[in-house]
Parts: sequence; structure tokens; C-alpha cells
Amino acid sequence: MMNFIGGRFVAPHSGAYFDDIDPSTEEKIGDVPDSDERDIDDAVRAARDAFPSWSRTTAAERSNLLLKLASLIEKNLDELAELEARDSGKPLSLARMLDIPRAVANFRFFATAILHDASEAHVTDTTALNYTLRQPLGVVGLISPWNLPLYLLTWKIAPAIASGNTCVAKPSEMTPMTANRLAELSLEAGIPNGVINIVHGYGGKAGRALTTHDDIAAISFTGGTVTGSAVAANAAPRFKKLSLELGGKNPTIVFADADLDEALKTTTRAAFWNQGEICLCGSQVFVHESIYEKFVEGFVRITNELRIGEDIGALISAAHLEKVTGYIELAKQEGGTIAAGGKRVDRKGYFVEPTVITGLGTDCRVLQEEIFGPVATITPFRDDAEAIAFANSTRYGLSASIWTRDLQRAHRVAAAIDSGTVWINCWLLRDLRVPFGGMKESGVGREGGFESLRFFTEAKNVCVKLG
Ligand code: TXE
Repeated sequence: MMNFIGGRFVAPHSGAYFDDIDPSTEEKIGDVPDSDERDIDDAVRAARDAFPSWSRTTAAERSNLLLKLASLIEKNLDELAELEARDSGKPLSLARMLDIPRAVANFRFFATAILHDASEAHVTDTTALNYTLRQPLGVVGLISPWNLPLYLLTWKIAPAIASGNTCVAKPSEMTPMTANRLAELSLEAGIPNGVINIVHGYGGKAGRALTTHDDIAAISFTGGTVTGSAVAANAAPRFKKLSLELGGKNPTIVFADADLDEALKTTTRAAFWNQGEICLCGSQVFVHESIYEKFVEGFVRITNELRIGEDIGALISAAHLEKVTGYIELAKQEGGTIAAGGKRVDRKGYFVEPTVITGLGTDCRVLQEEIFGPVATITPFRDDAEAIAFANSTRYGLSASIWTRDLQRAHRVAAAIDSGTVWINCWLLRDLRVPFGGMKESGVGREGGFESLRFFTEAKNVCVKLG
């Protein structure tokens, strides 16, 4: 694999590569460039050179090119899904149904959004007319994680280039394959050289160089909260615009009047989809005490039916496997009961059984920290006030899912929960137009729809004196 800079595939300056591992076989499947600040510098230069002409293209021209790229991703869906599944350990069926279709949708969505965008005008009585120009920023830096590799990378690339910027993207070092294929497809689509540049490598080296580069106007980052804090510390003194989509510890609240069958079906999926490696996963479930036992029984039954390999993929790495199983051990030390799963699967690959833990309160670390694996806790609550207090007890505030048939309660609880998204009687039902992001330590800023286009442009007020 090589870096993609100025429309060409080039080796890293260091000449060094590290191994790309298939988490489900523990075998090496590729060589990843170990890039450093020299490669980032080359990529930024290529992006800077491409910016003047790209930023002058019409919205219709950019839209056409993005739509072409979307169609090429769609045409190559099978191959991309296979690459994604091998690289990340996720089930192939999930990559086919979720990851790659969403990458197609991301390009289509922003390709058409720019055709409908409008800006404000403020008329000051009869004295002046103000209008807001929204101009591209220049070269932007995009850093994405390993859990939804192409999905999240394209969620940044699409709005960035649709609004006239050029970009340098650094995909996760653990899942570079679909980004590499995207680079090839961007050439085939006719995206001009230097508009999309992709530099592979470690976060602490290539990623850090991107966040500290003087010619990068903005950083859009999705990843862990600790890394997000380092990214912010590097970017803020250089006055870069920042968007941070970070971790979550998302509560699911099931009230006594919920449709239990539907709630069980969806809350188990919310807990274990993508083996729990989605920042939106509902990893802590709070259930009204009157239905608690019945709910736990149903949740455990469904969990035990999940098939390793087909429903639950491998975790991303040996280190992450250690982290996740470490939390299962911690749960036991904290006094929890393992109601389902609880062990590494006895086969090749970093598989962990989907695990259900009961008997822990919100003061336990297992209910406070992001585990990012197939581990869910279930805790009973007494009344609405306690459910809200439990839901708001962590440092995170990304999403929540509420289950009730009572309309007033649903709206009241939604308003009281500190999170960027609240789903009522559903989970991960996404409309790409809505603002998406986190409160508290789950991030800063919102992406999605016009929020993304706003992030990737600078607002400039032009004031014209009238008369
Ligand atoms: O991701 P990192 P990690 C959570 C999850 C996981 C934990 C750590 O809990 O266990 O984070 O995961 C790049 N400057 N999430 O360490 O480090 C890195 O190369 C610039 C939640 O694997 O956050 C990669 O491209 N960039 C999450 C990206 O940051 C740096 C998804 C994300 O990696 C950098 C992933 C630096 N100093 C993990 N250090 C979510 N919200 O979906 C690393 N990177």
C-alpha cells in the first residue's frame, strides 16, 4: 500500500512499513506506510496547489464528480465490503449492508446538498444590506477511526470537498484498505489531482503532523476521547477550526410500558452491532424494576443466540481484546454477575462472546467508562427521575435510546438527557440532514447536513451601504 498524494501513489519518505493484520485470522494482510511529517508536508502542498482551481469550480461540477465517485463505490460494493471486513474484523454481511452503502450515501448526500445550500442576508432598515458569503477554508485535515473505516472517512471527505476545500486524510492505521481503494476510485471518477490526498500511518506520527501543520485550516476528527483531547491541544494554539466526534457511554432506558419484544430486538442490536465497536452503541441498559427480570431473561436469550463470526465479528486488535476482556474481569471484581458470555472465544482471531453483566450500579467503572466491545450492563431503576439521573451519570453525552409508549414521558425524558442524539423507540435511525455530535466529553461541534457544510466553510459578512 502507498500514500496517495497529488493523484499519485507514492512510498513514504521513511521507506518503512508496518503490518496490517486481519483481526479474524490474526494474519498479516498488507503493509501500511509508516508516514511522518515529510509525507504530510508533501500532501498538504499538493492539496494547497489544487485548492485555487478546485475552489473555483461550480457547485454543479463538484456535484457531478462526487456523484460519479458514489456510483463507483456502489459498483465496487462487494470488493469494498470484503476489504472492510478483512481489515476491521467485522462480519462481511454488516460491511455490505451498513459500511459501504453509507459511504455511497455520504457522497450522494453532500453532492446534492451543495445544490440546495443558501446563505443569509440581513437588511439593516434602509441603511445597509449584509449578506453572508460561505467560502471554503483551504486545506483541511481529516482523521478517522477503525470501527467504521470508509463510512466515517467519507463522512468527512464528502462535505469537505463538496464545499470547495481540498483535503489530507489520515485513516486509522489499523484499517487502511478501503481508503486506499477509495483513492483509486477517485482517480477513476476524475476528481482532480490533489483534491483528495491520503496519508497512512500512526496517529502519534502522521496524525500529529497533520494537526500541527500550519497550512491546515481545520481538523475534523473522529476517535477516542483521550486522543481527541491531544488533537485539540495541538490544533487549538494554531487556531484551527475543530470538530471532534469522540466516545460514548450511551444509555438505553426501557420503561415498564415499552413494547417489550421490539425493545429487546433493538436494544440487543444496539449493544452488540459491529461487536459493540460503534460510538453510538447502547452499552448500558436501564430497565424499570417492574419488568427487570423478564427483560434480562429476554436479553440474555437473544444474546446467546448471536453467532460468532456471522453476528459478532472480531475485535480490532489484540490490544483492544485485552482492554475489553479486562473490563469483564473488572466487572466481576466490582461485584457484577456475568449473565451471558464473558470469555474470549476459543478460536483464532480476536473474538469475544457477547457479554451481559447485571448487578452493577452507575458508580462502577464498568458503567462509567467506554468499553467499545460486545459488553452490555443491565441495571434496574425505580422511577423516571432515577432513570434520568442514571443516564446522565457519565462524562459522556453522545446518544441515548428511550423505550416507552407514553408520548409525554418520551418527550420529557428526551429533553432531560444530556446527549447530542436521543432516539425514541428506535436506535441508529439516521437521517443525514440532522445535527450529529456529542455533549460533554463526547465531543465538540456537530456534523451532518448543513452543519457539515458550515464547518467546512468560513462565514464572511459583506456589508453594503444602501442609498
Ligand atoms: O483510537 P484513536 P484508538 C474509542 C474506543 C477505543 C479508544 C481508543 O474506546 O477503545 O477510543 O481507540 C489517530 N494526533 N474509540 O486508540 O487513537 C489514529 O491514528 C492525531 C471511539 O484506536 O482515537 C486514528 O486515525 N491523530 C471511536 C484516529 O486518531 C491521532 C472510534 C482514531 O484513533 C493521534 C475509535 C494524535 N496524537 C475509538 N493519535 C468513536 N468515537 O467512534 C491517534 N490518532
